[in-house]
Amino acid sequence: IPLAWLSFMVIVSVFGTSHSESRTVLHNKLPIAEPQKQEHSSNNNRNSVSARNNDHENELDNVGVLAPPGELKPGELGKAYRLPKNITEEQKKLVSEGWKKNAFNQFVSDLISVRRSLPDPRDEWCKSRSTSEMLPVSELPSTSVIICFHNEAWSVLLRSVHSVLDRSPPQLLREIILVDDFSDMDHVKQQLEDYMKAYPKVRVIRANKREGLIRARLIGAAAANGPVLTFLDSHIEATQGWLEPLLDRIARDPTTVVCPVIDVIDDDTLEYHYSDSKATSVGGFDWNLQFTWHAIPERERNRHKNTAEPVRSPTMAGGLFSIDKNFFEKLGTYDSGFDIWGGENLELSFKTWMCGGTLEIVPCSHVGHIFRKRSPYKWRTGVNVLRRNSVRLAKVWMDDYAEYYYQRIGHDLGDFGDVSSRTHLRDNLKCKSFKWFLTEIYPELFIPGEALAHGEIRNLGLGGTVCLDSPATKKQINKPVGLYPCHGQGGNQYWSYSKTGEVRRDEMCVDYAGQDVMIYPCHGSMGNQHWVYEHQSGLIRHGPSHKCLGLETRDKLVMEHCDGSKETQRWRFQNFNET
Ligand code: LR7
Ligand code: MN
Repeated sequence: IPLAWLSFMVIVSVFGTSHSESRTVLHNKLPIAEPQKQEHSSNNNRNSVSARNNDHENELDNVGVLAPPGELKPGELGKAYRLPKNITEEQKKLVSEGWKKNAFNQFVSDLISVRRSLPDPRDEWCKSRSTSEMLPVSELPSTSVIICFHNEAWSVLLRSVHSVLDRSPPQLLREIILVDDFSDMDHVKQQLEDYMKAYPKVRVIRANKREGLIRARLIGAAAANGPVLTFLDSHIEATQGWLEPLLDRIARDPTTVVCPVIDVIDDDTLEYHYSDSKATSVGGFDWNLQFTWHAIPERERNRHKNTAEPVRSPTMAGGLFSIDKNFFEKLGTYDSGFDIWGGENLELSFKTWMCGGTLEIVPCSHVGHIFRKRSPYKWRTGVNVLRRNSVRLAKVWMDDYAEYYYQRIGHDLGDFGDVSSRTHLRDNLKCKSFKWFLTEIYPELFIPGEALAHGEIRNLGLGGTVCLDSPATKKQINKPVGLYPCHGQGGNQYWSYSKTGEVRRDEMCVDYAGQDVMIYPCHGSMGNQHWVYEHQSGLIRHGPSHKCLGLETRDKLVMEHCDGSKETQRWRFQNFNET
């Protein structure tokens, strides 16, 4: 627990305070649905051209890694490529350097064509529909594609660009704007313009200092000529037919902001995993202001005849979406006070809904993304960037509900700069309240203030200084709930006691099945997650077992026969609502 606590506090890191926090965030962004493998019926016979900067090809040829003539080259058809065991020590070193620099297997990526083939991931309905119900290409607006990057691996960056060039109807692709956010990798500094000379639609813009993703995107947007902006990360692959269904929605209503389904490109093998095009997830968030994925709620499913129709989503992941340029500007683009990474996706999502727009995920459009388990690049030293961005977000858009975020960070708002111009923006646009957004657009979200109690859960025994303390992420599932000296900073000690007797944080509940007291996803049917707290005695009684929660030691919980005279069985829930 001390370790987890430290990582929540994010005090120490060579790369600046947010580094370890960002890891959790990246991890959480993996879609909930397990990627499904799909039988490939190839229909994409594009010739593949090898990466020009392929240093390893010859070396590996010697160990027989490359396919002999007539066989599939590495990664074609989106297949996994696994390195053989017998690579040399020298090559092993390159592999591990690639991982270190990029947090994905760059060595493997370098062996795969930057114009590899991918099967068509779309639902049949999408393909038949494109000839009937969809607007013809001639009636769709064109788009500027904006790709920002900081130190992206060469082969991965090129594959992103080629996938867009090769799989977008030329008349719809106005330009691709590459915004280099002050990279210091040699290939980017030296070869990029040269390489792109062969592709007149590609423009390269260089930031002259490290701006961070959000301001880099604003630089790209300001330079864009198309009526629609499409933002993409720099390690993606666009698939057949990805663009038309996005633009179709914007052509019908320019206040609709649209995201493709984001498929997983494996960070190790570069396999393109096709998520089921029928069952996409939608975006949400938790009170730590982290983005989360959810199954499509029933009320939304009921709105549709076909499962491949666009679905409304409370929030977007952030990296891949199209928006009408005028609407983006009307919404005040992004808050340029946001630095490096994070929070901008929620900002844009909230204001899209609150200021008259609609946010959708379009299952007919698929783009792959390399999901990483950590952030490979430098953040800022001495500033908690993500927290600063999130506080700005909460201050401007969340009204009284911002308080729940502040509680989670122990009210330590830090220096978040001046937000007055953003508040004016909101006033001028006459946007709806955050309460409206929660009620109408995201009623699934658990609201701590509607719980019977929220805050720390302190034990009154052994000096009365110990609190329940556990992370509540997916990684924590089935791990015992911990204890740690109460610190009053929220974080891993912030719990809610729901009306139905759950002790929970976000989507995770305290659960007892006869062994340890564990963290488990809330299931909403009481059972092992049912706890009865008696404010007078301080006892926390477990529904099914009738046992009570107590301390065995200062760092171990125990479930035992209830005994109100035992100090170690007495607890104090913060902010208990007696009514
Ligand atoms: O200082 C920086 N400058 C940059 O240009 C830091 C990053 N970047 C670039 C970077 O090279 C990359 O292309 O910004 C992009 C996003 O950074 P990643 O890929 O390291 O992070 P990520 O994939 O977790 O980013 C997700 O969250 C971000 C902050 O909220 C942005 O919204 C990203 O666009 C978003 N990515 C996605 O939504 C893709 C799917 C992930 C999911 C779910
Ligand atoms: Mn990314």
